[in-house]
Amino acid sequence: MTTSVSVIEPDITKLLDHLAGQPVLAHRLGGARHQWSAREIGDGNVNLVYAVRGPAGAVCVKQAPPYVRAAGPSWPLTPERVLFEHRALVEHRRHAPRYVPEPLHVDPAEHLLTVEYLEGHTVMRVGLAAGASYPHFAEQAARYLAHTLFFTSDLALPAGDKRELASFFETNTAMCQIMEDMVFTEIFLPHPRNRWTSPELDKDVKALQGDTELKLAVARLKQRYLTSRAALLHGDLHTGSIMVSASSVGVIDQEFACYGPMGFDLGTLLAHLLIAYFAADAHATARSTQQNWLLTAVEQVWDDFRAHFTDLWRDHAGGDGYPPALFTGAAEAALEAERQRYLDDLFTETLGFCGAEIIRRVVGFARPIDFTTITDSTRRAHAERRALALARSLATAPTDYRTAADLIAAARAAEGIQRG
Ligand code: SR1
Ligand code: MG
Repeated sequence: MTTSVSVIEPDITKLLDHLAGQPVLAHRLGGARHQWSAREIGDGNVNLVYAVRGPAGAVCVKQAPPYVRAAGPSWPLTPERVLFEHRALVEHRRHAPRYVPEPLHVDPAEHLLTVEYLEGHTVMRVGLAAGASYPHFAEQAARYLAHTLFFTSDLALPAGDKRELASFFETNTAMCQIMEDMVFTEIFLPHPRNRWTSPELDKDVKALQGDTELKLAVARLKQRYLTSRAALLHGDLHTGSIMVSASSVGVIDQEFACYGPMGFDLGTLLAHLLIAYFAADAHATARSTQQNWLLTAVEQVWDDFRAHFTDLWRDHAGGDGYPPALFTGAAEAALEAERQRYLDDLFTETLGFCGAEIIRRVVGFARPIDFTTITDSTRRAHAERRALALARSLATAPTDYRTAADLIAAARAAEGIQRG
């Protein structure tokens, strides 16, 4: 299997014809077709993304080719993924409209999905790699996570509605399999897709692939991903799936959406904030301000999420889980204690997935620009080694961490690890 980036010729004429044929989209762009311009702006691994601008406004069009963008036709992938992305946008926007762009149109035949264009936003990972901080991010990300996860769970949805929704996403098989393979399995094998900073990390990767305790812990997490149907997940909530401006957050790229363990979304997001943290001081110019902000954000995402989720459960428990009728009067205190136990367990699950995600971003196919743009390979390897050390601890001993403050203290402590 090749992993070289293929050259994809965007068919702009066809794209503009498509938009002209949809009155809602044509109206949003305004003017006439010849006044519209389209530009391919995608930087993700999976799809093509176009920004199309007209006299009245802009839209964002995603096109799913029948293969993985980052690999080309040698890696086929169902283009039906746009249908799952569209439905996830609809469902998540229902519960978190401030943080999810409006889906405008989906064309199942052409595998085109048109969504609101987020003016003035940039991809968060790109901003982070350039040294930016986003002081309003954590509060909004926590609210997004609490609302999307709570309101699609059995705590909020009647069982029949939840089963119907889960059954739709149950067939996002090809996208889930990418995660099953990439996050939990192939990094522990001599797989041709694996890449890492070599030769600096060769010994680390060998050790990781022979680490039975770690492989068992990650296999346990995979089992959780395969079997849990707790909430409708974004499914790939890294900083490349988040658009930011100075004051707002928009979550995009829901093509990996599925019903799964809540800790998968939470852990993925924390993992990428921590990846940015470890990468930050390996860049040429010191970034201690950004690093401090990143750790504050890690702590605030979890702490705010926990507070919001608990409040939502107290005030909006309309589902079949934990029937409120059973916990009236004196039993209310027992239910409140149970909520705190549930969130303690969710924190443990989150840390496990966080560890697994960090590891696969150091060793696997999809290495993030946070690391890959560090040009000095010795410094890059040092940052990656520190990330691996924390990640292993999170994956194998998540119950050692009781609070998000414990987590960020461990991230700081990992800075003490010597260059190898
Ligand atoms: C073939 S896709 C590789 C990775 O990129 C996406 O962002 C997902 O994280 C996936 O695992
Ligand atoms: Mg993506």
